[in-house]
Amino acid sequence: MKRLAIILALLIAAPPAIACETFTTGDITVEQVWSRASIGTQRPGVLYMMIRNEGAADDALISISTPIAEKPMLHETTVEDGIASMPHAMRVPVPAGQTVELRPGGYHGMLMGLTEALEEGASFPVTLTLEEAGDLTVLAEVLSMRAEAPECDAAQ
Ligand SMILES: [Cu+2]
Repeated sequence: MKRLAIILALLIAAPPAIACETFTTGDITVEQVWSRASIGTQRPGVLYMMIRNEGAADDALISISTPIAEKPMLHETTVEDGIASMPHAMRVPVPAGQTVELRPGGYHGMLMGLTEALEEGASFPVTLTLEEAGDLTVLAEVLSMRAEAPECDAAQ
């Protein structure tokens, strides 16, 4: 009985794994699409993912859109003289044969004007527009407010 309680406690303490679904169009594969829970809608939400280009031609992510934000944008975090800033990124290059990561501290999606609060465990659609591959709609999974990376469900 005591052992069962310990096992249950371990299960509860483990970070919640998400499905980390994979989305593909042409040579482009997108996975580990995630966001963070928000407190209300005052501050922008974030969006991270991995984009893999298995083709022979370079591509680039040029815009994102989602029903949960009025003004989603692409940003790049840069640090100059120890000061971090987030300039708007016109395009996120996805070179042939490479994987590009949108992650905390690098390129990221910034969901300005959230239309609803992002709740942990929820998911929302995001349409990515790629220069060559065109549009691809993916599903972002909302992790905890302090998540730094997704824990993918091993079953996937
Ligand atoms: Cu930003």
